[in-house]
Amino acid sequence: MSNDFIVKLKQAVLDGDEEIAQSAARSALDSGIDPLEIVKLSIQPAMDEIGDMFQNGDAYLPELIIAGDAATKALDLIMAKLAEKGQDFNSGTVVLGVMYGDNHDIGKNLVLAVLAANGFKVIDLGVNVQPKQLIDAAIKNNADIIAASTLITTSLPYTRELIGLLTAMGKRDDYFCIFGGGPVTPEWVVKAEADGYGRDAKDAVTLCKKLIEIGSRSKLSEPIIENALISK
Ligand code: B12
Repeated sequence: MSNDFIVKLKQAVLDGDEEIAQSAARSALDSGIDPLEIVKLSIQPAMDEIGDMFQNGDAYLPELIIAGDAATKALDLIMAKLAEKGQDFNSGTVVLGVMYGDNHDIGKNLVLAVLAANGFKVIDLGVNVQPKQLIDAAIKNNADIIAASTLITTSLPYTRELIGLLTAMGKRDDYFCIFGGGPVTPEWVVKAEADGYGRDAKDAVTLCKKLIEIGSRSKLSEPIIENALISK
């Protein structure tokens, strides 16, 4: 029965039907399914499907927009559920933002919600963020980790710029830098000399916890790769 809600939610996101998306998400949550499983089994595949259709010319920008809006409505409920846990923010401090030129914030918001639900204090800089803004916020908030999200290929080089700028400022060892989002790959993370990759929001938490446990960047021998597709 509970699986029906998952199927219904996926279809509602694909159809861009906000009302049905919300009611299906509510029913799925009420039936006790783990909030992140709901995302993994319905919202994420729906977004991938509509994204592929867009790429192949089988869907257009309006369809992408309404699907994104329906997903956001469902995620509002899911994130509220995650927030219910109530935390005292003692896991560490993360500065989070979507790189310059990119306005995709659904995944970033999910990463934020899950990190917060796991006790991280998250400084959210929103979308379209310049590398220097992330660094300034990290300095100001005495952060442990800088987390950059990007969904579009043209914004990917700004992640590398972030590392270059930190190095030029003599601050590279002060913060762990982690990346995630569509065009980011483990290979890119290695090439850009970053410290970690996470495939999804759950991975982001595992990754941040591992880095905080290591404590200092100087003790990290190689980037940590958390890839839900391979490891789960
Ligand atoms: C919804 C959507 C939109 C919405 C965004 C709404 C919003 N508020 O975010 C709208 C309609 C506005 C939009 C606009 C555009 N889009 Co768009 N969009 C998508 C779509 C379908 C889904 C993205 C999404 O929300 N996924 C669901 C979330 C939950 O997943 P996620 O973002 O991947 O995040 C997860 C992980 O990646 C990871 N993660 C994310 N960040 C981080 C960070 C860290 C540190 C870690 C560890 C993990 C992590 O955890 C997240 C949660 O599990 C994708 C297709 C796709 N398959 O991704 C295209 C897609 C990203 N869009 C694309 C394009 C081209 C555009 C436009 C340029 C279209 C246009 N011609 O105008 C514009 C760009 C505008 C801009 N400057 O940003 C392309 C990008 C191609 C590329 N590689 O460059 C895609 C891939 C579609 C495609 N296949 O062609 N888009």
